[in-house]
Amino acid sequence: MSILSRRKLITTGIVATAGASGLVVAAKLAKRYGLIPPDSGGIYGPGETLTYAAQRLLTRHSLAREFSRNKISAKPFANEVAPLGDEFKRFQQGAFADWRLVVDGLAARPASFSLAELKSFPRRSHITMIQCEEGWSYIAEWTGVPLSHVLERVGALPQVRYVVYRSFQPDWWESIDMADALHPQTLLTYEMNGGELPVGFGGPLRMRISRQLGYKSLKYVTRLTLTDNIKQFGKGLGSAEPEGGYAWYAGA
Ligand SMILES: Nc1nc2c(c(=O)[nH]1)N[C@H]1C(S)=C(S)[C@@H](COP(=O)(O)O)O[C@H]1N2
Ligand SMILES: [Mo]
Repeated sequence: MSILSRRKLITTGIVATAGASGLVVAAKLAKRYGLIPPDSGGIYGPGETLTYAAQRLLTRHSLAREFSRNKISAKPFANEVAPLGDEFKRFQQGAFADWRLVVDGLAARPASFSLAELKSFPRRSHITMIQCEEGWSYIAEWTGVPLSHVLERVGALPQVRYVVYRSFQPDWWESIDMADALHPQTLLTYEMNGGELPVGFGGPLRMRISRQLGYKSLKYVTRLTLTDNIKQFGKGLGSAEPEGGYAWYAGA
């Protein structure tokens, strides 16, 4: 089935499921503005598209709630990660001086940045909640360079539709659309609660996506790839999560 006819099926699927005229409009807009999530053919089918399209149309510019300093969790819980291995330990022993963030794909000036360089770029902080799909959450202050700044530096080309980001842990990779990539709260973080970002929480470098579930906030980020074709990554579902049955768009 061609992508176009499948998209048609998906958008008509929304209409059939929903029935209401407002949603007919939403489906048409979803199609016109390409608001079809990469995992739309997956087990969630039309439901995923509806959630993503509706959220995008309603909340494209909204900010995740920011909390006051006295709401910061006293004992944030670091989700356990798979063992990081000797190569990571060597980075750690060298205080991550050799850690690089590679930025490639559709950029006029592909580049790689050290942590020192990233720290020399404009910084922003926010105190927000991170929520795991398994039910727990905590509030912390996150500090880093806005992803939008990095995209500007490398000269992201106008046809970029997704930013794919990868972790030192090869099983963990994610992507976001441009609404989230350019969002002012989307940060490549290197500090948490005013101190260095601990390894357990994703240090030395963690992507922080404030409006989606915790799994979009990838730890140990090593590479960003700017693309107009998300289907060429992994199984073509936009990230590792949908391969295990979780949504690519994880609006919290
Ligand atoms: N590289 C990597 N990133 C990751 C994970 C992981 O295991 N490895 N876990 C994800 C999940 S499922 C969640 S909920 C959050 C947990 O963040 P926390 O440890 O700060 O609570 O990190 C996400 N990022
Ligand atoms: Mo999670």
